Amino acid sequence: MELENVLLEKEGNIGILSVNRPKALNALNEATLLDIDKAIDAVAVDDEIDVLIVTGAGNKAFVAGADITFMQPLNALEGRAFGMLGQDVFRKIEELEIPVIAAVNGFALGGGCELAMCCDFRVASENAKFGQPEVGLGITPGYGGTQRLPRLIGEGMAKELIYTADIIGADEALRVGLVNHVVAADELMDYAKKIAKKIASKAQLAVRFCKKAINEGMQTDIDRGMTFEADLFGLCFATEDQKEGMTAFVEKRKPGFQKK
Ligand code: DAK
Repeated sequence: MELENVLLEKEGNIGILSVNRPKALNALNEATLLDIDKAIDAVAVDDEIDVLIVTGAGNKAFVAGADITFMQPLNALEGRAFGMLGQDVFRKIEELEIPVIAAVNGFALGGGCELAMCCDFRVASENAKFGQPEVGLGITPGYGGTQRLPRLIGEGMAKELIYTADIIGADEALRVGLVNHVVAADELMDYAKKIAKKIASKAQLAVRFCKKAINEGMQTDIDRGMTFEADLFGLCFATEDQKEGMTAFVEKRKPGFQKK
C-alpha cells in the first residue's frame, strides 16, 4: 500500500505500521492521521495479519506529537475537527480486532504518547521518552491523553504528568506501568516481533475475544463485564479451535489452530 507518511509492511502474520515523517520526528499532521486511518482500514480486512506493531520511522522518535506547525494557525472549530480526527483514528486502533503492540523507539510526546496508549500494550527502547507537554503549549491533551493515561497509570500519577508537562524516560515509564518492557534500541523490533509471534501462535479467535472482553470490561461495571466474558467464553465452544486445543491437550500433542 502506497502512503506518503506511513509504511505498512508484513512479515508473515505480523503487520508493521511505521509513522514515516522522520524529518519532523514523525509529528502527526492531518495527512499523516489520514494515512494511518487508511492503513488501519487495510489491516482490519487483511486476514493474514494476526498482530500489528506500531512504531516510528528513524531512530529518534516514535511520534513527537501532533504537528505544532499544522495546529498553530487553527481556529477553535478547526482545532476541534483536528482533535476529533485524531481521536477517531486512535479509537479505531484501540478497537481493531487484533492485538496492537506499540514499539516506542524514541520520543512519544503529546499525540505520540496518546498513540502509544491506544495500542494494547507498549514495549520501549532505552532512549524512549514519554510525556504530555500540551499545557506548555496552551492546550489540553486532545487525543485521549486525559482519559487513557489515568486508566493506565492511575489518577495521581497521570495528573502530575499532565499538569507539569514533565517528560519521563523509559525506566520511569516502566516503573509507573506505562510500558511493559524496556530493551536496547537495536533489539526493540525483534523483541516486539517475538511477542507478536507468540500471540500469533495461539488460537486467534480466542485472542480476539480476550481483547474484546478486556476492552468492554474496562468501560463497564464488573457484573456486565462478567456477563460479556461468559458470553464470549460460551462462543469459544462453537469454534474448531476449542475442539482442537482441548483434543491436543488430551492427546499430548501441540494444537494446530485454524487460520483466519
Ligand atoms: N510538530 C511539528 N514539528 C516537530 C514536532 C512537532 N510536534 N516535534 C519536532 N518537530 C520538528 C522540529 O520542528 C524540527 O524541524 P526542523 O526545524 O528541522 O524543520 C525537527 O522536527 C527536529 O526537531 P528538533 O530540532 O526540535 O529536535 P531536538 O532533538 O532538538 O528536540 C524534541 C526533540 C522532541 C524535544 C522537540 O522537537 C520538541 O520539543 N518537539 C515538540 C514536542 C511536543 O511538544 N509535542 C507535543 C505536541 S502537542 C487536540 C489535538 C491534538 C493534540 C492536542 C489537542 N485537539 C485539538 C483536541 C495534541 C497535541 C500535541 O501532541
